[in-house]
Parts: sequence; structure tokens; C-alpha cells
Amino acid sequence: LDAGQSETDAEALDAGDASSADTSEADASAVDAVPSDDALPSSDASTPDVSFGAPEWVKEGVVYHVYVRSFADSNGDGFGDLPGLSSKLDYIQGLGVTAVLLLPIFVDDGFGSGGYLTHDYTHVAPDYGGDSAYDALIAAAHGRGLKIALDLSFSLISTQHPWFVAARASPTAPERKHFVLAGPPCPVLTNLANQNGWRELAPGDACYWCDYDPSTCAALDVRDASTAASLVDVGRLWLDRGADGYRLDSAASIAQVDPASPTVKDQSSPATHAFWRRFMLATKIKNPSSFTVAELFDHTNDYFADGIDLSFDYLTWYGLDWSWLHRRAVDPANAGFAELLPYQVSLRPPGFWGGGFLGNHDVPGNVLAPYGRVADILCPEPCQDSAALRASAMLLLALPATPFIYYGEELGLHGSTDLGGRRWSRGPMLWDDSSGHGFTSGTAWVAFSNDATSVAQQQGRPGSMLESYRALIRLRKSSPALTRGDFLPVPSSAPELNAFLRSAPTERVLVVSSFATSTVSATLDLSQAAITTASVSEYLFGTAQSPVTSANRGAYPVSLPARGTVWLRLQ
Ligand SMILES: [Ca+2]
Repeated sequence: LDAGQSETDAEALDAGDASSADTSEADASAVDAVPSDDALPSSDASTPDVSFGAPEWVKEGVVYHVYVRSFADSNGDGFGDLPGLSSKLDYIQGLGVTAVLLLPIFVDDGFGSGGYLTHDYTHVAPDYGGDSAYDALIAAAHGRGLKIALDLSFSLISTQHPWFVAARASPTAPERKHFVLAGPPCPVLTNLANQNGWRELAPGDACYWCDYDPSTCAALDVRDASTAASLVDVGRLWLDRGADGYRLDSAASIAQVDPASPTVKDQSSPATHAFWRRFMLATKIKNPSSFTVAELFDHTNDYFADGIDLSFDYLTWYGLDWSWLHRRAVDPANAGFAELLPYQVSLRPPGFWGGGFLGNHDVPGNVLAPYGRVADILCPEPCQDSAALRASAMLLLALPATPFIYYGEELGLHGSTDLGGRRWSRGPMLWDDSSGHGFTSGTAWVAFSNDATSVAQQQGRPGSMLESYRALIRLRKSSPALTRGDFLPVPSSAPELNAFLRSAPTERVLVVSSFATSTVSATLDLSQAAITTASVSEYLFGTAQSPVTSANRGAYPVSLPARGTVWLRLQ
């Protein structure tokens, strides 16, 4: 990283220089007019006419979630890059997905943070191919009708960011305004037992905060107007440069420590909401069809009021031991589903949309850990029976939420054999069976998984996981019920069977799923489903069942083999 260039970038990012983000005066004044504590932005008469809520293309779409560093390497240096990703657009388009969400691609510290600690929000990392490779990707993707979404990590930046370097160098540096500072002496958080995060900028100097390793990261202070404006400009900048949406990393944490009360860590603080409100208004003005998905674990209603379009459905994620899918995988008779999924759906106010997922980049793991990729949970190596993976895919793609498919899940990919924490779930894609697996002509930056499979093996092979995903994505996208339908839990006589109905005006789809390891037979109560004598059952995917009729709807008999799932269309 060229130091002189970095300073220039940092200055350009500063609030005073609106030209850096090509911000029109009209946009800026509209955003600045928003009070920090107003109601839902669209209800505020002082705001322009902006339509909030997830755009239709997101509600009806499927998103492919990619770690660029591990997807495809174009130049043999062992790191995946944007030209590599661009070279795989045929494959991505062939999956049938609508959009590709990239882990952070900005100038960063590379391996350590996975891109989440940025040095410079205004440029793409050189080892990803830089800005020109980004422009080429956008042009190629848009030419195919594919959307590209970026990951924004605003709560913490790298201690190598020019702002921090300058702030640390001098007590009078104006860049100090960008950081959460307190002391000396460093405050001690009172509501955390084993974690502090305050550290002196220099011996005897003020303290900055980071709740990970303070030697690598520092919290930005979005209560500072110029800092907030700079970050909002980043949101405008990348929309101007063709991005179609954003993932908001750690959205609840962006203002979790207040310099005015530095002993308390408080997620979802008023300053957090004020910032996102301003950010959402600015980005919706810039591109009304863009979308934002926030990494949120709770209080999602409050973020909808800020204008955020959708949140990830963490409660239904398999990857945490308190989530339903994980508990279900461990104990197939776990009855939590009957309450949990309706609860998850109930968390959303009207208009708010969910993001469903089975796995992501954040799951640490090793051979002994309970987490990892979804395949590590549901079909550990050597994976002899992939039925459970297919069942999880059928659930994901039937839920009332936009599915986010984490790269490799469509192959049944397991974690990297690297033991470095989250690297486990960030291993390289397996494209073919050569020594570099088609990922690189050099040496991959992190170990491959032990999977004896690849895109080349599964492509075009009927019944393969890849072809199953393709078929399921195609079915979902063509189904009004599965994409936009209401969600209605269906009572089952056996707790091992999870059943629900997705219901649109023109179509209903019954979904029955079992993670049991043997056949389960039960009856379902479909009496709420308005089955008439004219209803016709059409088997869509999975284990064929008898038709639903007006005579059997009160006690509809189903029988599912181990790890069985069925999609049944009722018309
Ligand atoms: Ca490369």
C-alpha cells in the first residue's frame, strides 16, 4: 500500500470533499434534513419521496454469497480475485441466482480480517484486481442481468487506515474526531465480564476502542457528523459505481460505545439507528432499487424503522447451537420448529423481509468443533449420505425469505482443513479434480477441503447436489407461493416432521421435511388450508406423496424416508 496514495484517499473520504462520492447537492441536503430521532423515514414530511422496503427483485430472487479470495484465482498467486470471479459468471448464472454478494473487497489487511478491517473504503484491494477489475465485473454481471452486492463493514476499521495512523501520531490531529476516544486512563467496561477493548493510542495518551484485537482495529465514531457523512458517502460512491446493494456488517454495533459513557457497551444505541436512518435515505435516493441486508441478531423491527430492507434470519440458521436447524440436526425430534419458524416470521413488521441462509463466512471450526459449513454439521466427512444436505436446501429454498447460498453449499462442500478459526468456512471452491482444483494454477492461500467432489464431477449429473440446487432454485423462482406466499405452519402428529404451507392467491405449496434418520409416518392437519374438491396436487420435488383432497385434508397421511423432504403444489 502506497502511503502517499492512502493519505490522498483518506482526505477524499473526508466529509468536506463531497466530490469523492459524486454526491449531488440535492442528495446531500435531503439526507442532512433528516433529524436523528424521527420516525420511519418514509413517514417524515421533510424527506423526499423515497420508497423504502426490499425491492421486488430481491424478494423474488436468490443470492449467491461469495468469498472472492477463495472463489477463483486468475493469476496463479493463490488468492481468488475479481477477474477470477468474472470468469465464473457462466457458472453463477447457470445456478439461476439473481445476485452475487461479495465479502469485503476494499483495501484491507488481507488474511487476518477477511476484508472486514479496511484501510480505504474507496478502492478495491490490488490483489483482487483493483478498481478496474471491479468495473469489469460490474459490466459483465450487469450484461447478464446479474446484480452485484457489496459488504460494508463500518463499525471498525484497520489500525493501518490513514485516519488512525494520523490520529495516533499527534494529540492534535484532526483525524481524532473519527474515533471513539476516552481517557486517559482507559475506561473499563462495566457490563462485560471478560472483554474490555480500550487501549491507549500511546503511553499516557487518550484511549481508543475495539472489541476484537485493538492492535488491528479501532471503532469509528459515527456520532461525529463528519465521520458519519464520510461513511454515507461510501454508500453513495459504490452505488454510483454500479453496486446493486449492500450487506451491513455487524449493523447493531456501529455505535455501541459512547465516548460520553465509555464504561458501557450498548448495541442498537440511538446513535446506531440515527446513522442507519441517514445511510438508508441517502442510498435509496441514489438508487431506489438497491437493497440492504443487515447482519442483525434481534430487534429487527427497529432497523426496519430505519429503512433497512431485510435482515438475516439467524434463528433459523443451522450454525448456532441455539438455532433451530442446528438443534434439529442434533436431535431430529426437537419440536422447537413449530414455535421458532413462525416466531422468526413474526419478528418482521409488514414489508420487512428476511434473508434465509444455511451457512456463512463467520463459522469457525475444526475437526472437533460443532460448527463449520452446513455439510460439516449435517453430513460430516466422509459424507456417505447427502440426503440431509438436500433436505436443508429444500428447507432454505422454501422459507419465506430471500435465500442466500454460501458458495460451495451447492456442492456439499465441507470446511477447509486449515485450522485457523474462521478460515475453516472460507476454503477454496472445488472447480475440477486437478491439483489446484481449478481454483488456482499456483498454491492456494488456504487448504482445500477433503471433499472428493467438484463442479466438474457434479455438473450435468442427474441427482447431484449441484443439479438439485439448480432445479430447486428454478422451481422457487417460478413459484409465486414459494417466493412471495404467506407462511402457515401445519400441525403434524409426529414432531419429527416439519410442515408448512406457502400460500399465494394462485398457488399453494405444502412443504414437509424430516431430519429423522429413519422413516417417519404421520398425519398433517391441513384443515386451515382451504382445500376444495377442485384442488389438484402436483408433486414438485422430493419424496412423492398421495394427493391432498377435501376428504383427507383434516388428517393428511404423509410418509417420509430418513432426511426426506417434499414440495407438493396444491392448486
Ligand atoms: Ca489472484
